[in-house]
Amino acid sequence: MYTQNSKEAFIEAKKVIPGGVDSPVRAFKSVGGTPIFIKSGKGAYLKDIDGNKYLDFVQSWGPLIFGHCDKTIEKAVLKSVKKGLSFGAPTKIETKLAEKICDLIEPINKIRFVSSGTEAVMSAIRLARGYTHRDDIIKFEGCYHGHSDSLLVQAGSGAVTFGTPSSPGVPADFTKHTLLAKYNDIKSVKKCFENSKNIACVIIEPIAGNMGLVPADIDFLKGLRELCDKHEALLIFDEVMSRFRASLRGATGLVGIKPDLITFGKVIGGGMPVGAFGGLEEVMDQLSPDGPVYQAGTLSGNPVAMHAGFAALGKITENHDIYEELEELANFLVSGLKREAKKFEISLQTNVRGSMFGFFFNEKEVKNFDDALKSDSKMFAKFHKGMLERGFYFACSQFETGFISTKIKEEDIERTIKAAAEVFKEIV
Ligand code: HOZ
Repeated sequence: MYTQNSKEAFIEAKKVIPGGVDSPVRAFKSVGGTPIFIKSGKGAYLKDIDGNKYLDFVQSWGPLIFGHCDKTIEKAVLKSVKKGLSFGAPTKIETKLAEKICDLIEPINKIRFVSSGTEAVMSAIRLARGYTHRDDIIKFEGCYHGHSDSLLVQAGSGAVTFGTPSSPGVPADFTKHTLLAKYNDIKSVKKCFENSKNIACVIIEPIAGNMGLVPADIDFLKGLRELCDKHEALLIFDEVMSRFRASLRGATGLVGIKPDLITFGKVIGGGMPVGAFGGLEEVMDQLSPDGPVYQAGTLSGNPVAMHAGFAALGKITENHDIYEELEELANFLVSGLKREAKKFEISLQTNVRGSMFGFFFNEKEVKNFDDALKSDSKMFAKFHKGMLERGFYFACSQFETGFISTKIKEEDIERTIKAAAEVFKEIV
């Protein structure tokens, strides 16, 4: 495969951008080689600057549930662009999108928009602390909640890809209020509550997507709800990645447990930079200007991004069945990969939730961060390279999630499985 233009573009980028990328995981470091530089996307496909075409299983890390250049979203964005890019003042579309989300999500009757998932989670944590007048928080090893200081402790995603799940530059004083527990292990959470009477909230990705795809057990989530109620702490579901990806009603809908706050991102922006956090009025009204907890942003609720999100959610609510269809395709993909891998005595552990899928080169089921870390990253790197060369674009780390868009068809998955069989043969 000819990738000379990408190679040269990467050299140029590295001269002016640290590592040549604006988000570390994109650098292909854990799989080796050079990141491909994208020229355009259309439907299920990406084109790079060398003219290669790839079936896209990354979807901009989640937002593009309708694939690239979806006509409805594109139209909404272009219409909005013509009226002005940003006003820093309220617009009616913010209320419309807020109403739509509040209608869909039972434990939420107020929501605030920000510009990224990191910002959403950082603000939700501050709100939980302000509401409870407590400082400590519980997070789980391997969960990634963006890169704000108090959450960059044993974090997943790019942080684990590069073997630094906690970052220099974050003073110990800032993270001393972050208590760590083990995913899917309620005893470890009980221990945290025994060790501190100052816990404001428990934050979890109920469908973890940043240590690979690792869904939480329902009983475990029920246990978290009970512990939070008992200790009067808030339960925060970080659904930046999974909301409107796993199902219309997200993890709350799938497992029937109501958190106190939910954080959003990705799909709710239809591909534009949007994050949000929401919950019950009583908690949300603690936010400035009605309450004392400060939070703000020049581009928060940006009209173009709001229109993109409104168009995306409109399409989703018109057609609930997409989740079943996407889950079917995701299952078809991972079962095919598993079957072909088995022929070469390669063990794959797989998970699917709606349009999200994940696979680990691991002999044992993956239930938490420790299990995920035992996966064979060298094997994954070889698999990734082999698939890329054949025109299949998977996330460049085993500790990320794959995504199916509505533009991907059964034939595409068949081709993917066929290519994977060739790659397994080559790398075994
Ligand atoms: N944290 C994102 C994936 N889980 C990475 C986003 C990016 O690099 O674009």
